[in-house]
Order: sequence, then C-alpha cells, then structure tokens
Amino acid sequence: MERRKLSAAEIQTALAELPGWSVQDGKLHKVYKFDSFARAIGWMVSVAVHADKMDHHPEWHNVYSRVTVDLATHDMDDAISTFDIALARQMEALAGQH
Ligand code: H2B
Repeated sequence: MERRKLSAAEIQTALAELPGWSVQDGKLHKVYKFDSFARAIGWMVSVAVHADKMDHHPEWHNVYSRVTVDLATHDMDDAISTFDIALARQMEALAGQH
C-alpha cells in the first residue's frame, strides 16, 4: 500500500466514512466504548495483530471498557497518512466483531 501524507481535504473525505473519528491535535482520534473490559481488550489484541503486520502502531489508552485512540505517522513528522486511515478502517471493521 502507498504510504504518504494526506492533505486536509483528503482527510476530510476519509472522515466522512469513519463514524466517530475526528482530527484532534493533528491526529486521527476516536474514543471506543465497549460492553466490558474483556471486549475492549479482545478488540485491542485483534487490532494489535493487524497493526504489527502493517508495521504501523496506534497510540491508545484503555480505561476499563473505553479505549481512546490517536493515530499519526511518526516517521512523517506525526502527520496523518494513508496508513492511519487504513488502520482506522481496520479498527472499525474489528469493532463490529467485539
Ligand atoms: N507506527 C506509526 N504510527 N508511525 C510510524 O511512523 C511507525 C509506526 N513507524 N510503527 C514504524 C513502526 C517504524 O518505526 C519501523 C522502523 O518501521
């Protein structure tokens, strides 16, 4: 997959299909709320497997059943890249299964 920085317009287009996601402090941001701690952690493990395969890793914070996520590309001065959108889409897909 192509790995490049996205323009503000490209980010807005992508956000239109990513419910609950926004840009905060220059990063793609969402707070996920699950039914339990076990479901939150199960989702995190599924995402972690995918993220490691992509070699693209989230910044995230778990408190009980809530996971706060921030995505940026550190190698590109913390810009939002095609990889951040791909990881956000994968998080959405996996959230539907947890
Ligand atoms: N994750 C994120 N979010 N951004 C990066 O730039 C990044 C990463 N770079 N995971 C990868 C690892 C890089 O450090 C290795 C060497 O490929």
